[in-house]
Amino acid sequence: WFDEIPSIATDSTLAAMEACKADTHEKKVDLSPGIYHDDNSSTWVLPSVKKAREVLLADKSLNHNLQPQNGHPGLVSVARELTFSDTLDGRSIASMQAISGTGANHLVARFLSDVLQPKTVWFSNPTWENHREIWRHVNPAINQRNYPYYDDRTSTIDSQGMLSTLRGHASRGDVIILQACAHNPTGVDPSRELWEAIAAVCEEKGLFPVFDSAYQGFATGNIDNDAWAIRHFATRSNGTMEFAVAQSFSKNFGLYGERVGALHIVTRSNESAAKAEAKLKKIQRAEITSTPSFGAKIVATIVQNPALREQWQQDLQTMSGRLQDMRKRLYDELTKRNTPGNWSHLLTDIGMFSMTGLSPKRVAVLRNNFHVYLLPTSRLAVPCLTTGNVEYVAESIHQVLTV
Ligand code: PLP
Ligand code: TYF
Repeated sequence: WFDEIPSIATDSTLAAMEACKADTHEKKVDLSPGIYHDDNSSTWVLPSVKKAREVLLADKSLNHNLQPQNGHPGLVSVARELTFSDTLDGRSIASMQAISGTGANHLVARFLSDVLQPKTVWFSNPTWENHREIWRHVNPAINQRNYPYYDDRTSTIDSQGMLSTLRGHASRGDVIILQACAHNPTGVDPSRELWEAIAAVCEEKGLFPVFDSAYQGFATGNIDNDAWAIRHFATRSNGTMEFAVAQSFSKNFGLYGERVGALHIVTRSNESAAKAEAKLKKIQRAEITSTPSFGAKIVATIVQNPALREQWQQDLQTMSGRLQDMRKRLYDELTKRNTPGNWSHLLTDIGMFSMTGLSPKRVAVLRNNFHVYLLPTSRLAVPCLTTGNVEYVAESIHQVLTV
């Protein structure tokens, strides 16, 4: 039955992670996944999460009931508050728990494919590779196009290219995927001024923006600053913009395996929000019936408890602080060696990732000869650097660029 299945290329991120796992070299370093590690290369259970688990497990009434169709009420409520804060007031929003960021991206693609029927979905060039896959999977008839984003000669955003492409080529009803902060894979975010211009283009052209919010807290360590763009869209033009937010709690709570996230559809009226919610429930029913509960309870417990919330803010600082430290160390090691290239963007890039600018060939040499794994695009995951491996990584990059 299955001989005719065409061979399928593996997603490059997962392929790099698997290849490194199978590599037996003692100095191997996996710099491919966007997963926070501590300085011992262990995935980190946040102290706030540890405490929330204790609170939950001590509760004799903890049960494993099926959740309501739009998810754990506490989770949905804190997801909305963390995203919109006081801009929630006066906006009509349909919110659903989702299977983490991937599930929220999928759910919004399914929803928009049915109700908006866009001709084209626009992605930043480059973007998280799964964005394209999710949209292709949901509806291969929707065109996929890129808007310019990263200028690799300057390691900055190509603002003019981005705005003029959207002005010149996007059409009414097209969907545009935007990353709320700590852009994957480039590590560069729009300035507030550029966000305002992007919002204006979306209004002018009648585009439907979808924010992918997977790194709230990782850009500045502060959840409010990191939600600035979303809140700007929510309040702009007297709160008339319609858009969506696909939210992940994988990274900012370190709950990768628990699959906790949410989707918010920001509409113009309570009637629209109710209709959107009914449609989302219908999709969830067919696909998963309802979302898993334990991770959702952890997030809700932390955000609703002032002491745990305070601990979580510290945990975010710990994570973003270690990322800053590793950025500085890698920069110092490369500049000490006079490694060819301009590395100053390593210090100013935002969040978990930076583009090293290595050609695909050099990425392959780095992997084959030095057992250091980047993505083929040259993306480096900063949280996988440690005080123990950063010198070896810098020396390997240096060798690859100079030999
Ligand atoms: N969106 C972006 C931009 C990401 O980088 C990721 C994970 O790497 C996700 C969404 C989804 O992650 P998850 O499904 O674990 O929430
Ligand atoms: O690093 C990436 O871009 C990945 C791998 O919660 C991944 O796509 C996926 C989900 C997640 C962490 C890392």
